[in-house]
Amino acid sequence: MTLVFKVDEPARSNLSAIEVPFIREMADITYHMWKLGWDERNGGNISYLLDESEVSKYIDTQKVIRTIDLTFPVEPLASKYFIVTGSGKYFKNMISDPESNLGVIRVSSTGKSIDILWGLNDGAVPTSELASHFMSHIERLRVDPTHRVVMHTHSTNTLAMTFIHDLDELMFTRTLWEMCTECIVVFPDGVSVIPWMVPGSNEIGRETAKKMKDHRIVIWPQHGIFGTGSTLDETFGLIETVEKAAQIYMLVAQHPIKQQITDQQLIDLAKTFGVTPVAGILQGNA
Ligand code: 2HA
Ligand code: ZN
Repeated sequence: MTLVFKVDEPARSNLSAIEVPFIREMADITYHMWKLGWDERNGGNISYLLDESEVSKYIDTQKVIRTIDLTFPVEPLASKYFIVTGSGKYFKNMISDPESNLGVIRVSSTGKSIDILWGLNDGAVPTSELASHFMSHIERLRVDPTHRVVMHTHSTNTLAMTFIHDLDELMFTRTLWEMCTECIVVFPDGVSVIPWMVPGSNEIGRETAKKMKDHRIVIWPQHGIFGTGSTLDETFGLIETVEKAAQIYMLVAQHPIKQQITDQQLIDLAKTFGVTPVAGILQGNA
């Protein structure tokens, strides 16, 4: 296995890539997502903003392996470091071969290109959804300085729900809140939904990022979900909660409903847990 090395830290010089904390975290979470059946084949992608000090403990940041020009400039991310999943790579293989499937990259000082510093072996490139990731990072960092993660996955029930539920985002949010008692506590900001669009494009990146100004979740109908957060665990947990609610919806959708969570109960939950539900959904809540 390729070693990750840092010349001036001999103690770390014989670490294997999978022992580097941010590589391990990415490999573990992607494998887990594949196990859940969310990321078939090369489905899904993640980008995780890293501090330079974290990266330089393990990787020689002076050594650029390759440079790739971007078709969408990202000045606000200039000189920032990310670990990303590779385009066309399978989540199931991240643990067994991290250096082929993951990459550590740095945005150039002009925001017009990226340098590959580690991984993405054999000419691999970052995720095909890099535009959506970078544009979403820019918007989330504007509203949340602790933001670090953008996670895209084909979570099965969320995707299924977009076939049979109205795509109005307030209606979609309301239904999800009603499916599990704790949903409103986990995502009081609700979910947003964009129209169906061709993936991998700068256009879908722009539409996704627009929604990221005031949402952590963006649903792509008949495709999947984008989630954001401060850590991989928190972002995964957010998507997992939406997906669980969608699963309940898919289980109960064709059945007569005999009882359900009321608006007043959702308002009581929000009050008890100190969260503010997005406006325009609950009766009696401004
Ligand atoms: O191929 O999920 O949206 C990875 C994807 C594209
Ligand atoms: Zn996808």
